[in-house]
Amino acid sequence: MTRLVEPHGGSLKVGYLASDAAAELAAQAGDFPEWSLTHRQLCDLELLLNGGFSPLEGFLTQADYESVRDDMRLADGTLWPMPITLDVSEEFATKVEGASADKPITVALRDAEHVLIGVIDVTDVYRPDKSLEAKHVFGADDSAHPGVHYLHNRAGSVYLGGRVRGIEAPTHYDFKHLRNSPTQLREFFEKVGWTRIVAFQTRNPMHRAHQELTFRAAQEAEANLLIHPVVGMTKPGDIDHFTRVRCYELILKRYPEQTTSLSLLPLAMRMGGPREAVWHAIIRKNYGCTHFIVGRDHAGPGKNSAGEDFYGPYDAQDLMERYRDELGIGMVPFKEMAFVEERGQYAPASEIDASETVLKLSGTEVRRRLEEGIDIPDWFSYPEVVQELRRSRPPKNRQGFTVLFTGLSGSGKSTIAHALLSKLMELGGRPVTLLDGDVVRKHLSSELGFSKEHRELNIQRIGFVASEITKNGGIALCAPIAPYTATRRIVREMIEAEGGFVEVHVATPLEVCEERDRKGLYARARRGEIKNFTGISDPYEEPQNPEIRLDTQDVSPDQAAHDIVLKLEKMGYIK
Ligand code: PPS
Repeated sequence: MTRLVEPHGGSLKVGYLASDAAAELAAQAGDFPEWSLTHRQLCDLELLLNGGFSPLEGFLTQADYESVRDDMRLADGTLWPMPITLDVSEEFATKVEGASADKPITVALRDAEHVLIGVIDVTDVYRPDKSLEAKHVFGADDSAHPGVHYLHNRAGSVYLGGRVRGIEAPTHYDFKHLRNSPTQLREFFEKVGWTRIVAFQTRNPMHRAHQELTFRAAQEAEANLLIHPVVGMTKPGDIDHFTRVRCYELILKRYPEQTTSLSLLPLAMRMGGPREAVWHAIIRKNYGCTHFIVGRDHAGPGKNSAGEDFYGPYDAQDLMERYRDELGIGMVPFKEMAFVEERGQYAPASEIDASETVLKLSGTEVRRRLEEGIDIPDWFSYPEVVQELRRSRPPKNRQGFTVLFTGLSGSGKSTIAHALLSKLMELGGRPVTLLDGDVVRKHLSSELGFSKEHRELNIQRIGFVASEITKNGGIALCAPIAPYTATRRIVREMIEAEGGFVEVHVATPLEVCEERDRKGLYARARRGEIKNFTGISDPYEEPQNPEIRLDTQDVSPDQAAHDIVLKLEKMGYIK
């Protein structure tokens, strides 16, 4: 069932069935249990089926998973650094319990629109030790790492392993002209006669430093260049891929003709630093490239919860070096590029003399300048790229934003949110929506109770609505209890992708809320008439770093709302 394609880059395992077999399997699919793929799983499946993840032929079995986790190898010894797992809920797992290599159970895999992408013949059903996975794969069990956070808070608790068979490739409606499977890219290289190809991985807009670096890398490797940005899932908070791809198309024109090509990679990144670099390299080999650029802090996840970097800046290069003989693709290591004022040119940091003047703009500073409409110098980027970024991300005072109030029942969230609503309406300019706890529970979540699962669902629904409002330039004020740190973080990530997010902890102490007891709920909770009552018989996890913390004992609702307006002005969201 697996077709082999073999130009340079080694054999490619393509998992799509021929059309007759696909139609036959699709006709049976109604009898299989069906799993609705998450975005990440859909990205993984696309690369499993098109050969991007060769030599994998499916989601990892338990033996492969443990071996990859502990030794960066499949059980047969092949180098493979990243667990590619199909995580499901305990509830779903009951449908495949008992599956084995002798008696696989076939599951239909569908995308969010219910399109049948393929099936998995499940042979393994296993429960991972997620902390161990985090430590081995990401180097730390620290939820500040986006990959670890995903593992603990998004991924299901059961993994299914087994081969996949492809029926229909996932559909992409955007940038079709830039999407190529490994087979298509290999054919393209063959057609244009490119034999040495160096790939550049990126999840950010490219500026002049990147252009210089990639151009030099191609020269050094005596190769053509493939700009191969990730458009599947990147780090939460990154610039959306639509904007980035428009920028890549512009920067492509800055390279000499016929030297460089652009293609999009539907990969879901894990931000796993060194391991991820090795994984990225193997993927690029599958796409027909002969070389791969690894720069400073490749696929870096940012700081850990102690404020330190998870990985050293050149750890990824070291790990790549360790496996150079079996990777099947060469590394072009690069030090950070910096602009030297005297030379009017970029140079690798290692080639700059201490007496020379280096000009730098941090990522944060670039974002600030974009958001506030401040000039970005020509030495940093190309005007057309800057213009495109500005077009997609208007200044903060024209972006949407969400204010999430969190705090105990009776802490004053609702009252302050109402006061803020009036003040923002008075200012005008953007539509304002109040998603109050009680209102949401009536209109959006009427079937939900107060178990952990239900509360999480409730907050995620609020987050979803707020993110849509934010995306469309409005203001969403939300006032649920939102007692769990992890759920608030998920909401933050959803919203920061679209605009501003301000968390307000209404930190009125429990004794005060209980004494007020406006709805008489605390008394009933104390008597045991209401179960799982926040603060009494259910936890409230205090936010560690909210943008604003208020205690309503000290300030009136009017004053509190006024303080928030001032903070929003300071942050640039209102002018
Ligand atoms: S959550 O945890 O964010 O989903 O809660 P939320 O949607 O904000 O709903 C809280 C309001 O529901 C009432 N209520 C309870 N709160 C906490 N625990 C339990 N068990 C419970 N049962 C009912 C309570 O009036 C909350 O309203 P506020 O406005 O916060 O006082």
